[in-house]
Parts: sequence; structure tokens; C-alpha cells
Amino acid sequence: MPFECDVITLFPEMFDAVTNYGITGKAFRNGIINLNTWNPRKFAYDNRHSVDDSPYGGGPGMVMMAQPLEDAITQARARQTAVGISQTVVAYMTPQGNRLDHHQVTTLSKMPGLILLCGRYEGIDERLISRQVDMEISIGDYVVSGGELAAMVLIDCIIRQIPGSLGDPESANQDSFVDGLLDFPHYTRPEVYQGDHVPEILMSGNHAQIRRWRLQQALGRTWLKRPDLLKLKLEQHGITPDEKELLEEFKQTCKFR
Ligand code: 9D3
Repeated sequence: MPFECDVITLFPEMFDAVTNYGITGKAFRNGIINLNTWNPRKFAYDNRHSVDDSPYGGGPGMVMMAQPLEDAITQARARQTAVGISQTVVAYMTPQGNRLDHHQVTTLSKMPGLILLCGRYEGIDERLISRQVDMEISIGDYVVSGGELAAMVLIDCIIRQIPGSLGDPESANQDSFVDGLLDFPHYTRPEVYQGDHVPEILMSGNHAQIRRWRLQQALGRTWLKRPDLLKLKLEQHGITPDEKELLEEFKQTCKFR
């Protein structure tokens, strides 16, 4: 069964970016994931199809009204139930949410589906949140203009974790952050570019040595660029004596520190 995604959004066309292009587009075409959008404007029954109004208590901007969102969520929950999902979950994309990381992505990707609620304007009437929202997700400590981009980031990350979505079944496990390290450097033709040579080891054909060099580069670059990640790896994944030796050798030959 595909991962069943329902999105509540005033801008459904934005989701063409994930459904129509690249790896994520292929996952949709292959039926690995399914996405439906629900526009709260279609559930706004006044003459102007209003979905927002000024905030009680005053202040700038507009607030999304509860009723059109609640009716859209009800339809989304009903669709998820109809395809066999017994516990429907509404995740509100919001700067106030739990900050997304790789661990949370793997947890979410094991669920049968998700209903993603995208906010616009200053936010959503709090009564809708307390009545309907099961979890809150942020994509990081910076401000984007609405929940749609955040929802698309989450959908993209989830797709990458679903077996069969990436051509090579090894690829998801080799992604950065999976073993707690940054990626090693990559090279392709030509062998010499503007006088700059590809590291000799990569041209040697010695695959065991190449694997060790890449691991050393991953360890060294994480130490250089993301010491916070290296500390986490030590605590959570641990470091083998071999990895420790490779990192020490990297540190000794490092030009930058
Ligand atoms: C003045 C307070 N602003 C909060 C920082 C108002 C506000 C700005 C932008 C409220 C919501 C938004 C739109 N952002 C999202 O909907 C959003 C988001 C984000 O901005 N950063 C990180 N993750 C997310 S998830 C949804």
C-alpha cells in the first residue's frame, strides 16, 4: 500500500514541485506514495469564500478561520479511513513545532499516511489546533512564508525512506546523517580540471582502500564542519578503533585546524 498523504492547503498547485519532478515524481508515478490536496477555500460558504479574518485582540495580519479548515480536515480523515487507515494523524506544519530531524523522518515514514496542515498568514485559530491537530512539525529555526514548502520538505524526506523509492536500495542508507556523518567528496571526469587533480586513491581501483579513504574524509569533514554532529555520533552510534585511527590521521594532516 502506498504512503497516503493528504495536504490541507490554499495553494495545491505548489505540490506539483514534488509530484512532477525527479526522484519524488518517480515515486508518485510508481505508486509508492499517494497525495491528495484539500483547499479550505472550497469549504468557505460566504459570498467571498473567506478563509481568513482579522485577529481578535487586534494586531497586524490575518488569521485562518477554523471552520473551512475543519471541514477540509474531516474530508481528508474520511479519505484516509476509506483506504484503510484506522488512526488518521494530522500534522500541523508550524514554526512552533518539533524540529524535524532524520530520526523523526524515519519514524513518520513507517506510518501508513499523514494529513499535513499548511498555514498561511499569521497563523490558525487556536481552537482548530486544539480540536484537530495531533502533532506539530517545524523544519528549522528560520521563517518561510507558509507551511507548503515545509510540507514538501517533509514529503521529500519521507519518500527517500520508503524502500524502492531510490533506484539503488543502498542509497537511503548511504545518505548523510544516517550513520551520523557528513558525506565524503565526489569527483567525476575529467581527471584534471583547471590543473586540479582527482585524488590518486580514487584512480587506483583498490576498492577496500577507497572505502577507507571515503570513511576518513567523512569523519574528517564532520570534525571540521559539524563538530556538533561528530559529538552526537560518538554518543549515539559510537566510534570503532579503526574510525578513531582514521580521524586521528586526518587531524594530523589537516591544513585547516
Ligand atoms: C511574527 C511571528 N511569525 C512567526 C515566526 C509569524 C509567522 C511567520 C511565518 C507564522 C508562520 C509563518 C509561516 N511558516 C510556516 O508556516 C512554517 C515554518 C516556518 O516558517 N519555519 C520552519 N518551519 C515551518 S513549518 C511551517
